[in-house]
Amino acid sequence: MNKRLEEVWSEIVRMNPGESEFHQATKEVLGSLGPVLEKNPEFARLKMLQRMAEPERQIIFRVPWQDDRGEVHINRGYRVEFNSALGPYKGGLRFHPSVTLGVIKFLGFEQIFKNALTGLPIGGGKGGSNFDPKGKSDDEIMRFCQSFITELYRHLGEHTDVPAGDIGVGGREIGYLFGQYKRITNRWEAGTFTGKGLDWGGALVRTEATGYGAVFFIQEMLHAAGEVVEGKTCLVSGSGNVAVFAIEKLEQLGAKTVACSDSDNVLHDPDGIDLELLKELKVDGRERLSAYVERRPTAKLLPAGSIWSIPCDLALPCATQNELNEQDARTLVKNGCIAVSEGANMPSTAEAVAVFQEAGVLFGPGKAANAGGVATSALEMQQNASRDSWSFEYTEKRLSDIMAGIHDTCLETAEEFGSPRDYVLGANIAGFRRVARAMTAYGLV
Ligand code: NDP
Ligand code: 2IT
Repeated sequence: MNKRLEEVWSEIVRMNPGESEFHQATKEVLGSLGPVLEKNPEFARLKMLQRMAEPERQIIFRVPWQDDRGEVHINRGYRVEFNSALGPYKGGLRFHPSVTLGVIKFLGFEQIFKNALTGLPIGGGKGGSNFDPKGKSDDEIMRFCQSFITELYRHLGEHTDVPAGDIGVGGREIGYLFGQYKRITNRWEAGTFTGKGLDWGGALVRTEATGYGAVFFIQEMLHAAGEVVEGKTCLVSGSGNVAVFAIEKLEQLGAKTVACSDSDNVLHDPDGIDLELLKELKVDGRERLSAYVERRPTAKLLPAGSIWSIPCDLALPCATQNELNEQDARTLVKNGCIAVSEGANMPSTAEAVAVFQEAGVLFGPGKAANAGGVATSALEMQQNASRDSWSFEYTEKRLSDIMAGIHDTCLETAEEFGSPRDYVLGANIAGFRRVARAMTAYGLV
């Protein structure tokens, strides 16, 4: 990073004390932007970086709710409306005890550039709560969601701010949130949420989209390097929405996934994960991975955090931020891993990314590789706006075309700026440029 960008970043750190994930995400983007500021000095003059690092609006609110025994609980709710240059604020809600303002800001900041890369009309935002859904009854989840949206509803709308899922928020939670939103506003406004159920405005492929998209992205990177997915051995961390459908698409393309994980354990199944069993436990049920081993004794449970020590060709981190560190990256490289596609947001530390890049591993950063989820959310909004619903095949083709487009944009942008195959630089510059051009057109707003 050059001296001028260092100064911009120091000011971001000073303005946002203690928000380590936000500092990390902004540093990563700024680290790529030197060449584009040289080419377009007006972006520096207009203070585009400083403006993009400051959310347009941040909403923080109390979420009181009662558990099944009548005990009162207070959680904190967030929605960071980061940037609406390209469209309504768009991004998921995360319910996890680790959620802080800094976590939501890092996710919202990434979302600006990710959404820009899709080429679709969506701005960037993110929200959530430090509420822990684990071990809660359906009734408790419903009461929490109703309380959460009773405050947040006034800030939402299909042309304003459109939430979706993320960690701890899936179809069940979107149902409770949308139901209460509909009740308060007296509007059946489907385009205000995405990730809805298929009977009430949802879109085919949205559930699968992030995981499938991360695999389409690695497929594109491999093709560009004269390689294929077929026959490869893969590691996919996590066992939630993104991980399960990444494993499914890898299987469809003839690759074998030998391990996945949750926050307690790593599941190692050297014969290849039994997708039907995994889906029965994790998609239809809310089981832990330990239940898999009870049903399939040839599989083993390993300690949490050890997934990256298993030899593989392809690695897809699909759990959470900073789950893959420098040592993990070195182990993957030593064991012959040739490509990494980030299904999660910022799962690799900055040091890990540097190891991959130095070793010539094809590396697809989250804001490009996991953009299939939000892109398909935008397709859900299109279907809602036209009161239409598309077939699975058509929607999946749209998704794969969008992922190929993002891949090519990153590759071409990296070449334009003299760093061939640097998908990090390509993604950051291409995303930034689209937002910066729109903001320039609007004047100082
Ligand atoms: P889910 O809640 O469905 O699954 C999350 C998975 O990650 C679970 O297996 C969970 O294990 C594990 N996990 C979560 N937090 C931690 C932690 N602190 N340490 C270890 N493991 C953890 O979420 P998603 O699959 O939707 O999201 C996964 C990642 O993908 C996130 O980074 C998210 O931001 C990103 N993403 C999601 C998109 C989407 O459309 N859903 C779109 C783009 C990115 P456990 O059950 O033990 O908690
Ligand atoms: O991180 C993400 O891109 C998501 N959680 C999906 C956001 C969305 O609006 O579909």
